[in-house]
Amino acid sequence: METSAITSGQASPGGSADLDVPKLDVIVIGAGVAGLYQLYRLRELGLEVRVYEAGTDVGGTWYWNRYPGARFDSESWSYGYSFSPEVLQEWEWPEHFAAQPDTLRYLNFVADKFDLRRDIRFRSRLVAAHFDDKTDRWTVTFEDGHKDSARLLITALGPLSAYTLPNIPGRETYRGQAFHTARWPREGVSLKGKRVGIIGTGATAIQCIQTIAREVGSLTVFQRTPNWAAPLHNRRITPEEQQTIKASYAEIFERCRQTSTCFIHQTDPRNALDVSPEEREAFWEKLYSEPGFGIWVGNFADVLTDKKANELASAFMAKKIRERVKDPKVADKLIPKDHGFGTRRLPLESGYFEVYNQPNVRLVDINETPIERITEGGIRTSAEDFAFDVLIYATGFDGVTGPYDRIDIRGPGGRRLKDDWQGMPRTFLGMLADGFPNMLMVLGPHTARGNIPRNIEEIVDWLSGLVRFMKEHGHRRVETRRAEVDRWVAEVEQAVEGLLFNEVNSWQTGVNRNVEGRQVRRILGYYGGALAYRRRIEAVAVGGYRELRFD
Ligand code: NA7
Repeated sequence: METSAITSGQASPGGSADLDVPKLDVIVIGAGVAGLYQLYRLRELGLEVRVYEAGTDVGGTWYWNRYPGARFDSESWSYGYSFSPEVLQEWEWPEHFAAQPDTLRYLNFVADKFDLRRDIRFRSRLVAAHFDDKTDRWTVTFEDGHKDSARLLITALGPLSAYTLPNIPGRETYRGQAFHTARWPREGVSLKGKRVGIIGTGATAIQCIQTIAREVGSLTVFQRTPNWAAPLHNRRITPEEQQTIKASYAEIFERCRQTSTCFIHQTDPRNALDVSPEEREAFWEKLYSEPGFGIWVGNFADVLTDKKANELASAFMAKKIRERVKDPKVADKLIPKDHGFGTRRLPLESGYFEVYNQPNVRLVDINETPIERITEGGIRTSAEDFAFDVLIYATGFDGVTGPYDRIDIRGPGGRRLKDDWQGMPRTFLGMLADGFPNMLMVLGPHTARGNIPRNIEEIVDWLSGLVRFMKEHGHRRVETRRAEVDRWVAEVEQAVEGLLFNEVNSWQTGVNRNVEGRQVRRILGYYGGALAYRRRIEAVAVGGYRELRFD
């Protein structure tokens, strides 16, 4: 292997004996969709790379989230990696919206095909990463005490990997089985005939509730905030469709490149307020009857920006809930009142609302009767004691910055990333944190996010280009320039102006009521659209990364 400045650094600070690969170029954290692809690209550059993964195998999000009903809301054939024509031809998605076991199988297939596991160390949860200003290297420490060191640290942590449990008193006193959906046991849980309680009604809970309602004895759903949800319309892919999909990958991915969210759906150029009520209604009926996120990201142009248009869309969705839920009181509880349609990540569902017509399912609005505590036997609200065999926490994640907050990341002079990111994170292009040299982030705050693997491929390709540039020019160190970070943060702030979602609490705006210090909204993504983001990052690369500082 050719020696480069990236590779030619000293061993770890102090040359600690437990650094088993002292000449690593790059350490990647995470072996999910992002980490696997990052490894593949760095190998191509002939670098010494090691991936560390907390789980026992590859898959990331799809490794951890094994709860019943977990599946894509993105079209399967637009979700897989696009970089390998062979993978595209060899792999067959069974359904238009694949279930979690199929996605995990897919990621294993990719890992096997490129022999990726040989560079991955599993069961390695990162607890600390410290940068040494003299050697320009990162030293990382894992939960089991293992240490390692490399010139570059690439974080592929996943924006939704830091799951959060509800801050309800008494959680530890509960004697039955209790699971967070992101830590569902590998061997599964038998729910047949059991009394099950579930807290949460987000995208995860909706998938889980509609799936388990069939087999449980009774299901009690504790809802704090109802969410808008639209039908997924999933079905199996026929052999003919399979052939068409395989023959159309180039067009599918080109289509994804042309939309603002990298899904196949594109915003309609018309405004809801400019068309007649009949035309509006007909379009919404059409979207409601079609698969996927079209109703969210392929809706009229003003639905997510104009309050009046949004109210009309919300009224349409409320009407649908009332049509589907027999008890008007229950229907009313399921209709969001505090946020408009599409202003939070839209869950897609398959028979979710009808679940509440089943005699074994009960909806508890905890705004009316708050949960007072979790007891030995179940949940006590202000009105009633509930007994459960199984308690499910579908209570979400500390989004985007949460996974970083949980690691002791320190830059030059002991500067802590967690302190820096208490408020709005300061990044350049969402890929480099201001003040943290040689740390590169895949899907950190302020990258474009939509159809995640499409975003990941672009970011990983860009980061790999930067690493190649460093190698070719003999650079040992890359860091941000303050003025360029200021400029980027201003662009990020400008991009959310006028977007209704920015006025609503959710993980996308950085709010998690279970996490101290995370009650205030922050901007955690670049929302100017994937095309603008791509133009911006490509210009930096083409211009020779002049916005960054190298040593
Ligand atoms: P979400 O969308 O953050 O949903 C979490 C749910 O849990 C939501 O309904 C919360 O209510 C509820 N929650 C959280 N804490 C509590 C407490 N303490 N008491 C009652 N209810 C609570 O997470 P998901 O896992 O569903 O989805 C995350 C993403 O994964 C999703 O966007 C997709 O991209 C895939 P709240 O709304 O805060 O009132």
